Amino acid sequence: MFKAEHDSILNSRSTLGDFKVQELPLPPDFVWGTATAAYQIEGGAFQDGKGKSIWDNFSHSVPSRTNGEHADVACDHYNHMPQDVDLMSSYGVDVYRFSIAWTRLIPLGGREDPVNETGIAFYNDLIDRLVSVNIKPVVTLYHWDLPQSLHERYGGFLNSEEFQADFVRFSRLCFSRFGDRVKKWITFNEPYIISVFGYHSGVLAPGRSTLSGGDSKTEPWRVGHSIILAHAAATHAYALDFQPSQKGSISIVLNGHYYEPYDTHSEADRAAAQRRMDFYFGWFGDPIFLGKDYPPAMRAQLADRLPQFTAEELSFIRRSAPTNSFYGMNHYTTKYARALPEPPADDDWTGNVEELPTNSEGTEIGPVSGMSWLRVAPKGFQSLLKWVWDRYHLPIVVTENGCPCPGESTMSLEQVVNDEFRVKYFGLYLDAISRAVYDDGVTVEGYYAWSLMDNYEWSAGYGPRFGLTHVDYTTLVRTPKNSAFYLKQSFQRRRKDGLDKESLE
Ligand code: PNW
Repeated sequence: MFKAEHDSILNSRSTLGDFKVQELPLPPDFVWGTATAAYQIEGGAFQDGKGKSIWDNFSHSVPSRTNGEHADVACDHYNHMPQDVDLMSSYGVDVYRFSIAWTRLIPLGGREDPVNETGIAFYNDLIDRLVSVNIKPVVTLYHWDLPQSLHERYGGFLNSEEFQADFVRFSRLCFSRFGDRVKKWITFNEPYIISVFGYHSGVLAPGRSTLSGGDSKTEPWRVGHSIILAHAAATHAYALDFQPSQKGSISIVLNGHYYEPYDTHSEADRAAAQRRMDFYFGWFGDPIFLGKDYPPAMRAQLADRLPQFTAEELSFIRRSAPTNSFYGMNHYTTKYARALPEPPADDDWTGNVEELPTNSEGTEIGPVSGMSWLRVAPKGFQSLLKWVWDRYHLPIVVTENGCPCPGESTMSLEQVVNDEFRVKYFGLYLDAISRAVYDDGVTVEGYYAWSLMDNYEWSAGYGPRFGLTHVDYTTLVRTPKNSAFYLKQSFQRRRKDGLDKESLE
């Protein structure tokens, strides 16, 4: 039955007509799962003693910044959790990546502030239910929901020392209460987005920029610096006091596009593409995974805007790198990079690069999805896996990948469930992983689809739908989309080393 279902999905028409999914093999021990984040799905925003985060504040204080929408209820996962675990179990996932709302555990956030046992009980229940159906929990400690009181007390990430002390206390609380069952930890989700979108453009919480009381020239770099130091302190605490008995691993998740040169014949554009990736991945990856200063291209352009590491800090970062680490990669798309002819603007954060969807020959990087920035470009994904592997030599876990289908937000449920575009996107991106593994020798350990279900897409509100599961935000009814069954089947086939490959063609 599944094969027929599967074939009809793969052969159906879609706007990705020129692409063919080959259903290439993946290693037998490759793991797959789904991912979510607390604020995007939980709801229960003020339930059972939860404190206010910067997202509760951001979405309520100026609703126009989030399409007039907030996530007080969202998917109401807080009150539908057992059903959501059953859903995942029916998809056959190996792992589930979710984040813990800091303000559910410590409503005011700080190291002297009281712990809310009701919040701890919720995550204990979730973890127990996952374990009981053989799904391994993967926990993100910070997915963008800073306690509002820490933002108000000392500026949150802008105060490296205070933030680090409070983050380590929160992390230790999580390790000690959940670490007997949680064996994979992620400190921060996407420090790049936290820094640039939260403190340069201000389109995400806390919404700071030069135009709104901040300083876009310096604050993003201070925030990034704080995240690197807090990450090192938390991993150090884990390695010293928890890892010996709990035997888990811990790392960070970095996001970023791959960049192709706008004009392959232009040396300046080729250098721009590499520099753009230094500014994206090297910003965090070089200090954290190599124990080195920020990339030379960043120092050269940003000079004093970029904080300095002391020798002790770099040595601490190096020493705090835990064994059995991994590189957590969130990846969605590829762009063209074009060198700007003028010197950089004084608040440039890109490496003085223009980003484009079309190259000098007029060729588009790939078909556009339901969001304009997200185009389908699996070759760039394969190239990025190799780029990251060559630079850091760490096993890669793809911690997020997925897309909204074109027009999905205005379709009927019947149309939504038949999500051919997403099926093909997943198929092509999994083929790219296979090529990276078998053709390029990259170690990739797992793949977590974003997302388990449609959810609150930050400043875009409930418009874009990334889910394997449709959520009706009025009735809260969950309906699996075809892509959920496709992934289930595809992983079964691919992990058999392609034994069934021919039968699909
Ligand atoms: C990630 N970009 O964010 C986040 O981790 C998720 O919470 C989010 O829902 C998902 O991707 C889909 O957007 C990103 O503009 C947001 O390049 C924006 C970008 C990249 C990642």
